[in-house]
Amino acid sequence: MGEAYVVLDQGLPQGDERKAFALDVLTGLSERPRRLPSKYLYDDEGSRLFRAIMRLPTYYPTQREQAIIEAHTQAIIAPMHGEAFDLVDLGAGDGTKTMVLLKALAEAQADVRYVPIDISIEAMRGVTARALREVPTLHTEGLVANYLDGIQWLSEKYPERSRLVLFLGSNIGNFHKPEARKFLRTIWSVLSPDDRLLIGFDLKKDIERLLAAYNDPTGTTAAFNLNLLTRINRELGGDFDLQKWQHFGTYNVFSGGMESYLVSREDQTVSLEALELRFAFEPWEPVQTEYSYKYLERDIDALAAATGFGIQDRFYDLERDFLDALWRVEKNLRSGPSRRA
Ligand code: AVJ
Repeated sequence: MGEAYVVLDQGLPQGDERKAFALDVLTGLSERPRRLPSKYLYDDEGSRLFRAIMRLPTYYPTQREQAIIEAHTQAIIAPMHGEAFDLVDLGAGDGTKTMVLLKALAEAQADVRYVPIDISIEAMRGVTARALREVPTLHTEGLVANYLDGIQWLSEKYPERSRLVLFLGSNIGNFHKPEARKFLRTIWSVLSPDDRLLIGFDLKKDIERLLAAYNDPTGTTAAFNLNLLTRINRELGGDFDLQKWQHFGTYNVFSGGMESYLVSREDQTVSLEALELRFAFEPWEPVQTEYSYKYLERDIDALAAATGFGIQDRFYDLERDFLDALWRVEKNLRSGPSRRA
C-alpha cells in the first residue's frame, strides 16, 4: 500500500536547517532582551511534551475546542453540503478534533478528501494512519510541507476544488498581531471565493486560569519550554545546564499576550560550538520563548475584516472560553486591491 501523503520539496537540506536554527539562535541571543523563536519548541520530544500538555486538566483550550467541535459538528460541515471539497488541516496535532468532523462527513457520505498539512513526517504518519484506521472509507492525501507552501501547491494543482481549511488549537495566538494579519492574508490570497476557514481563538478570561494553564503543577509546561535548551545542546553543541534555568509564564493584560520565558537563575556562561561563541547571562536574566495571544471577540471580527474574510458563524463552548470562527473567503474583483502597477 502506498503512503497517504506527498512530501513537497522543502529546498532546505538537513545541514541548512541546522544553519538556519543556529542563525536564529544567534540573532535571538544577541537581542536585548533576549529571545528564542517558539517554532523550535517542536522537535520530537517537544511535540511529545505538547501532546502531554493537551491532556492536562489545567490546559483548558484543548478540552474546550474539542467540546465546540463535538457540539457543532453539523453546523461546521453544513456550508460544504453537496460540494466536492478538500478538508485541509493545518497542523492536525494528534488529529482528535479533526476525526470528529471526518466521521460526520463519512456518515453523510460527503465527497470529501482529507488533506492534512504538516512539516513533520512523524506527525503526518500518525495522523494519516489514524484517519485510515478510524475512517477507512476516507480519501486521504497529506502534504508534508509548511502551511503556506502546502496550500499554494493545492490551489495550483486543484484550482477548481472547494476547501474547508482548519487552523485549530489557537495556533494563531503564536503570531504577533501584524504577523497574524499577514499570515491570514496570504492564506486568503491562495484560496478561492467561498472557500471556508475554521479558525480557533483562545478568548481573554480570568487571569488566574491563564496563569494556571501555562504554569501547570506537574511541570509539563516547564519541561516543554526547557526542552528548547536541550535541543540547542544537542543540535548546536551547546552546554546549557538545565538546573540553572527556570520556566516562567506570565500574562500581559494590555497586549493580551501569555508570555513564556526561560530565566537564568545565576551568573553563567554558555558556549555554543556551532557558533563558536560564548554567551554570558546575568542572574535572573530572561530569555523570551513564546507568545500565546488571547483575543477579544471584537478583535477577532476585525481580524476577519482586515484580511478579506466574511464571518459565516461563531461557535463557542458553554463557558465561552474559546471561539472557533467560521470565515468565508470574500473576493470582489471590483473593490479588491488594484492589480495595476
Ligand atoms: C500549540 C501554540 C497553541 O500557545 O497554547 C501550550 C503551545 N505552550 N503551553 C499555546 C503551548 C505552552 C500552545 N499552542
